[in-house]
Amino acid sequence: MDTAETATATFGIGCFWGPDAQFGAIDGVVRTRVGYAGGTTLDPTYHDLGDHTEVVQVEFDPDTVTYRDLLSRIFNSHNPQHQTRTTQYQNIVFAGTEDQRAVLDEFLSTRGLTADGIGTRIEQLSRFYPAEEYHQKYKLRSVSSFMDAFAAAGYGDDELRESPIAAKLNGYAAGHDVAVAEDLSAPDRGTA
Ligand code: MHO
Repeated sequence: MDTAETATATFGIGCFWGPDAQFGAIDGVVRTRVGYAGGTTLDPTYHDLGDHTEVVQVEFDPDTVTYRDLLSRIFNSHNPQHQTRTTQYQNIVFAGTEDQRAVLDEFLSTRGLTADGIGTRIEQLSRFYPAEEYHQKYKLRSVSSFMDAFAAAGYGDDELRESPIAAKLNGYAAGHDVAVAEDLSAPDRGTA
């Protein structure tokens, strides 16, 4: 398999179950993982989150989907003028690199926004703590036949979290559009 160089984007827009599935479904998104970031508390857990926020980390192939494409999805999925008081669910976009920060600033300016002038927090990512396994691919976990098939194929928790297949199925399980093949019933199919 072609191992294209991937890039990473990390952001929070409320409960991380939804965006885990929504972004996993996007063409070019290779892996997703949910976790905690943005605060200072060491080793946060779901029930002892401290000052962290629920975030999604998306690993993507920049030849297929760009950081800018992802930003436009992120900013179409929340209201940047609004911010929740609960730190757990805050809107927060991490610029992972200086390049990402430049793209982000340019993106915001096309919408008449600036990093300082919006409710959404714009920050440098210092540390990402992966969430507990039962939060990873949460929607997929509700489809027992998918989970049984992963178990039969020998997937442990870490493999499931990092699996590109699981990221797509998680999106599918949540009802998001995933890329669909051309008409498989064409009469001349297979005769070439
Ligand atoms: N407790 C809420 C949100 C979960 S999310 C991982 C619920 O059950 O829907 O914060």
